[in-house]
Amino acid sequence: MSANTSLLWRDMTVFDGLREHPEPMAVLTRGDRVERLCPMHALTGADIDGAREAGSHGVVTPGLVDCHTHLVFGGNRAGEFEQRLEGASYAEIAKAGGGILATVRATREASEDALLEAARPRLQALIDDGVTCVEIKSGYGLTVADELKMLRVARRLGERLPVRVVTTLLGAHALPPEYKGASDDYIDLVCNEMIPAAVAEDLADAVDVFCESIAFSVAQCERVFQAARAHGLPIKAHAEQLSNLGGTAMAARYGALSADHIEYLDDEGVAAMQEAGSVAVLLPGAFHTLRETQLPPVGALREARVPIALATDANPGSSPMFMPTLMLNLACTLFRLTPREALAGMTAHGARALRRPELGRLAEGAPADLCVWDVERPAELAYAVQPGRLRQRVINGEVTHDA
Ligand code: DI6
Ligand code: FE
Repeated sequence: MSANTSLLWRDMTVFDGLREHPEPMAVLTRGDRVERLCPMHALTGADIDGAREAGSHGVVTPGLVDCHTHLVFGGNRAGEFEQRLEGASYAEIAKAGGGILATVRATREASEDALLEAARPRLQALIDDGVTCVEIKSGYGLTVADELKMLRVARRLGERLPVRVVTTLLGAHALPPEYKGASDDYIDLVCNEMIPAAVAEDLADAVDVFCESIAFSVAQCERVFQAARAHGLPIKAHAEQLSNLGGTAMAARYGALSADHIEYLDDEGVAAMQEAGSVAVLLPGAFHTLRETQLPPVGALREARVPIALATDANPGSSPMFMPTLMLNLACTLFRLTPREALAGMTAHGARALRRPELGRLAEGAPADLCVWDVERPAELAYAVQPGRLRQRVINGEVTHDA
């Protein structure tokens, strides 16, 4: 693509990341930017000079942003899925050394190349469903070397496939077996070795924790955030997923980009998020998979105007789901989001949860990351679970998918 390649779509229905535009729109990209986004009648001859006709009719959205995934891992946990069907709970399996720790064993055994090859088709599935920006967490290595190995794989995926990858160090995901009974020592390792090592190789864009009775306490997570802050890294948290420990409110005090899961969040937690400007990341795939019944406090979040993002949480245990448009549907069906809220959650608000506010929006001057869908209305993307509707996917002004 030359720096001045210009693409023009006519008579499009535009969802810009926050709302649907009421009239038929023209979308024009030049180079890696959106140059014009205007009602059809406002398009001038000068605007389209030299532009290539890229299509007409259908829906345009920003490229989807999947702001919470665990895409890099070894093995799979289908056996645990069967155990849960026989009545074992997620927490029971974790306490017995399965769950996250089963994936840790498989991930430690795998080479960097093997992890890359295993993750590639999963990431391709997200791309084929419209994702142009994805966050990938570590958290299945739990040694300095294995966490860095996961982050390197994440960075390499972003170099090999046409997608923007944002990485997150999740060293405090589970207590590795060699630290049994010494969880504070493990937190020392995360703070004093893992975070500095990730920073030294520029492998982490943020730091995450799992604040839960089966993982780490609020005080331990706070120490991780202090270390992250000392190294200039933004923070986020898996919090209030299985119980209410107050991890979200503490994370908000550290200016968390987001608090994720949050089914058990209370009013105090919502108020803390509002004050901190944190994004609420809802993960309906995990809710569905774990057959959770406690609903996240959507009404209170709306009332407090806390931005709500949606993500796949793609992982081998609690959300083996690699289809972002399915999350749009689940968020509406299970959490009663509107289709507009669901789409904003996977575009503008997802980008904000990654501190990439220039993404997830269609606006003049924004990066030309967009999807063209073979549907008539944006709401259809949430209404029907139907692969194959992505007509074109553009990243950085380049068409990478053209059905
Ligand atoms: N919560 C989750 O949903 C993922 N991690 C976490 O802290 C699940 C990870 C897994 O089960 O492998
Ligand atoms: Fe997660």
